[in-house]
Amino acid sequence: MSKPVNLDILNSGQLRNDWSLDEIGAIYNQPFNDLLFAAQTIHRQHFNPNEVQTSTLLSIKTGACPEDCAYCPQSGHYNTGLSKEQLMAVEEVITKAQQAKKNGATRFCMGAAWRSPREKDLTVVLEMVKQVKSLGLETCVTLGMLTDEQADQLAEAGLDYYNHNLDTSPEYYEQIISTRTYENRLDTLQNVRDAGINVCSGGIIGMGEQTKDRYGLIQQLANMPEHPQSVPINMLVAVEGTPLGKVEKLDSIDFIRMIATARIVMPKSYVRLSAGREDMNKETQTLCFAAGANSIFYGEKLLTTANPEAEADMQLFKQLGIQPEGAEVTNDEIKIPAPKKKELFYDASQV
Ligand code: SAM
Ligand code: DTB
Ligand code: SF4
Repeated sequence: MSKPVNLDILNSGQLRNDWSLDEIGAIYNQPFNDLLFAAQTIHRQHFNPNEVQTSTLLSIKTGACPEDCAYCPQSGHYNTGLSKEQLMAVEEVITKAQQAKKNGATRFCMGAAWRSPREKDLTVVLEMVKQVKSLGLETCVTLGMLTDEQADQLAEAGLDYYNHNLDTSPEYYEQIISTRTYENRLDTLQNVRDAGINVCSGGIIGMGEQTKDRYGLIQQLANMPEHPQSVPINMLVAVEGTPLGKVEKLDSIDFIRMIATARIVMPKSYVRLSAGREDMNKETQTLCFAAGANSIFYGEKLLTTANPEAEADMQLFKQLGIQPEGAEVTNDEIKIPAPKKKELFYDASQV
């Protein structure tokens, strides 16, 4: 029989790496207002509650991927009508990065539809990383599986973050991907961590998984030797032609519960409200921020699918009194955020 859980302790924001599924389930399922209060309280202990980090994505190599991820429009196994594109030239990527910076993004994430990078392709990506970094942007890449040598090369080029998602629970994973294992993914993340690169790892919900698979995903992330510095929570973008193209739409309350649970069990990680915002109204997104999401993909495109227009996001930020973290002034609408001062944040333990 499983041990009884004490919600006050679970909601206390302890940094732990030994979460049980029962504990995560208890956090996720508690009354919504209690969940939101706990998540917001923990959020304020580590972050400015009115700042959100903004990352812009660019697909640097699109489509014809040999992997069979059931959610992905870029898999060569499915016909989604996507036009394939070879690896972009470095200059073209830099132009896009400059635009992203001008629009107020602080991180530039480059994604490639590869199982793993070939040596000659990695050489080009290393150059992209160096040049994007020299613009004063943080860098992130997602290139598939990496060996330890490849992770070291990326670290040497100055890469700040590597994105590699676990996607779902170990149990549900086999329903989603057959061409690479969960273990493969954990190995890549280990190589990234060992190279000293920040880990960006999360998953997708709304793929027809059961609630216990969501707990399983959170458990895998939170019980890593170190919590990922960045945790993207994606809502499935159902793309016609993929096996998940007609899956039932996720209820927004479930998505918000997932964000809040990630915040509570990984108190110091950036939790990113990721793919799927095109299908969310502003109230849902607002509740995600209240639940501790403090990062978004910013810019009108994700990799191949649509994301809200930058202007709409800035408008929402303005309405909510949110500042883009560390953004430079590019027009009158974006103000320089105040310097970080931990003591200014609301600390529930002092009240
Ligand atoms: N090929 C690399 C890999 O899989 O590691 C990098 C790119 S891949 C598109 C990055 C992540 O995007 C996936 O792991 C998945 O979590 C997310 N993703 C892909 N398609 C998605 C979709 N339709 N809806 C939501 N998230 C998606
Ligand atoms: C992540 O967790 N989500 C991003 C990023 N990491 C690379 C990708 C979302 C892709 C959504 C489908 C598309 O645009 O192709
Ligand atoms: Fe390929 Fe990545 Fe898409 Fe999987 S998620 S099919 S590995 S691009």
